[in-house]
Amino acid sequence: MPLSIRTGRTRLAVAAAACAVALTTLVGCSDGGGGGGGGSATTSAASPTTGGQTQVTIDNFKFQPASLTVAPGAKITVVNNDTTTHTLTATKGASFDTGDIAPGKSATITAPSKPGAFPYDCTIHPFMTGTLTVK
Ligand SMILES: [Cu+2]
Repeated sequence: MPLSIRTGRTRLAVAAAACAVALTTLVGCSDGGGGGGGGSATTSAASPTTGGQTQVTIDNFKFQPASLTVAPGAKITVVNNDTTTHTLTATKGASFDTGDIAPGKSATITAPSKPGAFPYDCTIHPFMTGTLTVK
């Protein structure tokens, strides 16, 4: 009888030690994974908000749409469907500028990070105007 009790206690102690090691490992893993995952999820969740229409097309000496509302820092693709070179250049309060966009080409600008209404024009054809609204 006394012998079998001792054997039982030894087995229990070994099992407990193994559990402790397993728990420590699990906690360590989920800590690192959870932190990284949370950060990524927050970043990608913000992307759909900046979605919607983030493209301006230039056609027949006009920006279409002439008024575009985007989220702060959104990427905006400017497509020149015309047969003439154009630009989309901020005229007040911001500094976005596509530079010259050759016919059939496109360029990308980044919206200002601050909310507001930012007028722009084509530096080659100043009568071409539009407004980028950030909010
Ligand atoms: Cu132009």
